[in-house]
Amino acid sequence: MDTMEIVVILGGVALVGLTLWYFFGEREKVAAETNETGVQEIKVTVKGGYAPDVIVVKKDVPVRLNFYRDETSSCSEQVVFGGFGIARDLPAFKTTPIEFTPAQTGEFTFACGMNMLRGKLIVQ
Ligand SMILES: [Cu+2]
Repeated sequence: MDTMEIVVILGGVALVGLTLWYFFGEREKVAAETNETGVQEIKVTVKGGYAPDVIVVKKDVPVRLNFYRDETSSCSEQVVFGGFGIARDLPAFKTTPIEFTPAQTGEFTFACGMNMLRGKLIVQ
C-alpha cells in the first residue's frame, strides 16, 4: 500500500464519520425563551437547514417560532409541522412567525416541504 492509498482510505473513513455525525450526532438543543407577554419565542434561521434545529419548549405555553429564511433555495420555501397540522410558506429574507400552543409533551419533527431539511421540537 503506498501513501496515496492510505490517504484515500483515511479520507473515506473521515467522510463516513462525518456523514454519521451529520445524521445521527447529538445536536445542540436551544430552549425558547418566554417573553414578557408569556410567549415562548425563538428565532430560527433557515439556510440549507434550520439553526437551531433542536428547539425545546414547554407544554401548554404559547410558542412563536420566528423563521427567518436567509436564502432563495426552493427547498426551504415551506416548513411543515406534521404533528401540529401546520404547513407554512416562508418568503425569502423575511421572518415568518409560526404560532401554536403545544398540548402534549414529546418530540416533534419539522421539515421542509420535501422532508429534506429537518429539525426537532421537544415539548417538555
Ligand atoms: Cu426541501
